[in-house]
Amino acid sequence: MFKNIEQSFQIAKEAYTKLGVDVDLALEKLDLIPISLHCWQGDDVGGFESDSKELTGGIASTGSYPGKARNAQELRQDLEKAFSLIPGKIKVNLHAIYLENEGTFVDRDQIEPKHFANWVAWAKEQGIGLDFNPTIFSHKNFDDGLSLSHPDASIRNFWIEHVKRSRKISEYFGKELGISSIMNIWIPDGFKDLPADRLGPRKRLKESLDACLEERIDPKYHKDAVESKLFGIGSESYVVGSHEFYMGYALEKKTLLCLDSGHFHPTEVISNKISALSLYLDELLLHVSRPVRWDSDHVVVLDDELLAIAQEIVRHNLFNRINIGLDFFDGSINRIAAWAIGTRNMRKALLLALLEPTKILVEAEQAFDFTTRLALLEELKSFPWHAVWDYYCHKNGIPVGLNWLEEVKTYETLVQKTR
Ligand code: RNT
Ligand code: ZN
Repeated sequence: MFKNIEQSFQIAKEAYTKLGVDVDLALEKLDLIPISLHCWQGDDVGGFESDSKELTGGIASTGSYPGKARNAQELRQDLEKAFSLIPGKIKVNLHAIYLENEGTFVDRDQIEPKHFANWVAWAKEQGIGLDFNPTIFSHKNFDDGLSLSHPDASIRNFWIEHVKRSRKISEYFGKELGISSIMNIWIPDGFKDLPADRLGPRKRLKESLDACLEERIDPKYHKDAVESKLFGIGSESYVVGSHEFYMGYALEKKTLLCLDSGHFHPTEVISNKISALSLYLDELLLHVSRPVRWDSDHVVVLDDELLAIAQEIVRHNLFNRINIGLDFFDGSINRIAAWAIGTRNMRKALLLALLEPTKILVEAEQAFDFTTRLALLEELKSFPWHAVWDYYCHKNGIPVGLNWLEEVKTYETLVQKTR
């Protein structure tokens, strides 16, 4: 079988070489692009703050597939299993509710780096970086559906303190691990029905964010990102942190802007925003997700939009300016399989983009030879990229083809089903 993998790879390589693609270089680049795995796929965004796992804030995880991680140790064990099925460089993206409080409730305005010390020790062992998120949902101070934009200053201040502390935790990750941590601020604030004042909450949000970001932190350790949204459950009519709001904010304050695939109109795609924003912003964060009719956070599949996102990064050489994070949560299938499927797909999309003879395509376009452009793009779909993928997995000691599923099934029987 190994011989077949190598042989198929050589044949594939020849086909790509004829188009001027350097396959070895493509694989070298592919391996180094970090993909940040979101810890919250492992337990349906429950976290370990308390026994109450009620998810509020217009996001929902459905499904009750057995075996979800019940504590940080189990989550780390599951993540390690996922790592063994996914080739290439990874990071892990944590939310504040994934703290370890040793059984004593620690509220969001009290969190400290020490609550994440085990995560950091583990990340060191794994040789990976961590990213972070304040958790501004699933909390009693969010009962009105407003947080940083709340009219009551004491509620705003509670959340401001949470974000400030989150930034210190993120900085701690960067310092300890030597890899800058990206901290993404997402709030669900909005109204179910027609607002009377669209401006007031936005003014308050701007002021709150300014207070949150007051302290300058070295980007070597920590970077701030802000994530917009169009609507959520319970915020159908108005979301305070809209795209325009955060685009303006990121430009003014020089933060990263986070684009989530599910946070725009159903036919609007984030791939088409990357090039434009790259002219104005130094860095972007992506939340690669899959909206099905709404912001449903389905597991990422290898669809046209995923390919387009990867093409934009590769074609414009944005490797150092686009941070790829995943954001989906499906509780109806094995959660490790969800990570494996989604993350492998993200990396497959990057491989496909790296194997593209972009120069030929651009030359055809510039000569207004759109026939060649379309013909080549379509033929490339049936080029033997999968032989390159298999070889890449094999070379990295990662299960080839569907073999990873067997491993998940075994782990499910031995570990997850005993929970
Ligand atoms: C919600 C946002 C946000 C969350 C995570 C859990 O619509 O996409 O990024 O999914 O913070
Ligand atoms: Zn998101």
